[in-house]
Amino acid sequence: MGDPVDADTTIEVTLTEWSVDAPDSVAAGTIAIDAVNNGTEPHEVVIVQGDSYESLPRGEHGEVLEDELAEGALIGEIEAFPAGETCTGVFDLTPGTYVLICNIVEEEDGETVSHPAEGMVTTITVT
Ligand SMILES: [Cu+2]
Repeated sequence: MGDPVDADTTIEVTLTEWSVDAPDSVAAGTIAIDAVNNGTEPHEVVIVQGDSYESLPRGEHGEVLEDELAEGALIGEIEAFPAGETCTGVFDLTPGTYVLICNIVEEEDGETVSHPAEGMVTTITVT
């Protein structure tokens, strides 16, 4: 992650239970992602180069297996941060398709809750 001051473009990504909302496309370059947690739980944003969530290697709970991604496909992440907060990450994105994922899997009252399986994934095209 770099310094937001150096970004060419800033986009807003909104996180809630259970969605990730991002612009459909953004121009290539150094991009600041302002992740806004409008939910009630902590969320994160993992940025992976790939055509779709379904095309990525996934574990039994639908979590993307970051260690099994193609070399260089894992661009970076904004680590989990609390509800009501905004967290910014800066990433260099070349043209292509990227998947934004909240990759949190947690145990709640003895049940496994998988944020990606619940729908916290989206794609963004970098042009
Ligand atoms: Cu989440």
